[in-house]
Amino acid sequence: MFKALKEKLFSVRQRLETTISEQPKEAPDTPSPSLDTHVPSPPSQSPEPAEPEEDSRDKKKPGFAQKVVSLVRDREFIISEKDIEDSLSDLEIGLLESDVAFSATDAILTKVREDLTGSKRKIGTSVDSVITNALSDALLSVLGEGVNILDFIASREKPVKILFTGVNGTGKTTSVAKVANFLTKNGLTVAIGAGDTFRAGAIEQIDVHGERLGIKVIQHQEGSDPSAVLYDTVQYAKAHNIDVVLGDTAGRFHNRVNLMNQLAKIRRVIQPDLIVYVDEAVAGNDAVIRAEEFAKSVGMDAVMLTKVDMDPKGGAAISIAHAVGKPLIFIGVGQGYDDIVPFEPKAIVADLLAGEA
Ligand SMILES: Nc1nc2c(ncn2[C@@H]2O[C@H](COP(=O)(O)OP(=O)(O)OP(=O)(O)O)[C@@H](O)[C@H]2O)c(=O)[nH]1
Ligand SMILES: [Mg+2]
Repeated sequence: MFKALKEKLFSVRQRLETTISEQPKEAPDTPSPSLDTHVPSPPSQSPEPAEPEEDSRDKKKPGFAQKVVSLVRDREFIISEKDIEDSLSDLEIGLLESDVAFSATDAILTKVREDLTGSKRKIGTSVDSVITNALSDALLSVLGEGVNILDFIASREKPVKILFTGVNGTGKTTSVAKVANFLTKNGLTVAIGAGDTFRAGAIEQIDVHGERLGIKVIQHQEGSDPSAVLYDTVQYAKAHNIDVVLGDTAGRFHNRVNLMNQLAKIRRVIQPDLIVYVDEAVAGNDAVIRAEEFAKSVGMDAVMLTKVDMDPKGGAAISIAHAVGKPLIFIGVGQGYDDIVPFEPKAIVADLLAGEA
């Protein structure tokens, strides 16, 4: 997953490590000629408090060797913006080449710059951990908190109504089936509404998924009003004490007025608890732009990104939540029912930065 982005982050980390590691590390009173841009802070004025295990006699009368260790341990370096300018520029290019949106790239750079510059690196602190932490914090700041769907469902009155929307062919119907499977595996009961009455074959497609998964699919005729189908699905769920209703809808672009009005009607009629915007990771920046358009017109509460298994770049996954200000809830990682992963920002970032730099 995101192989190309990982490689880019890896090479930026290596470059940053080389830059920062070149800074002098030795005796405080023998500044090296390269110190002009890296101002060491003065040695600590007061001696370092003794480690708990240290002998109390040593605390009173520190020997020469101990003093040196203490001074060196307290030495700090200031990393200036100039030191890391080239690496940050590499990072910027790497992110943009990976299809990370401008706004997210900007946010990541600002955070890394803030974190690294002026940071006081104590001797002995691993340079790699300073850099990895800065990148990790920056990526997490654009990915946001994430959301736990099971907690969300548990917090709402039943049936919890989840509506899937988005442009054509991005994986909405497959995602409805995957989420249905995920929820039933987690002990919840599910009914699906075949809300795509527009595209030929759509009702049959979701019906086949329902049959394979043993999940009830409520359906009307092709061409009928999707609000009515979804309304009936909610009624069915109420009558059968079903926990969750998942509503499939027809693919649409935000500028298709009729279809967008239809979606607005669905919203009014069933009042979904959660509107999930579905798009495909392989669309890169296009997915981000489309998500912004949907967010402006019909609105959304969360995003599901599909076809992540086919996307080495990772740009949409990094940027989409930041662009629309809503959490990424699931990623689709294949065509099987189990190819769905709840999106956990910390796990994704750890994976992106895995490996020694
Ligand atoms: N590799 C991969 N393929 C996926 C994933 N999710 C969906 N697909 C495939 O994408 C294609 C389109 O999926 P659908 O679920 O029909 O997409 P849709 O958004 O419902 O399409 P419309 O109803 O026509 O708007 C199918 O071939 C799916 O198998 C995924 O996570 N990974
Ligand atoms: Mg569909």
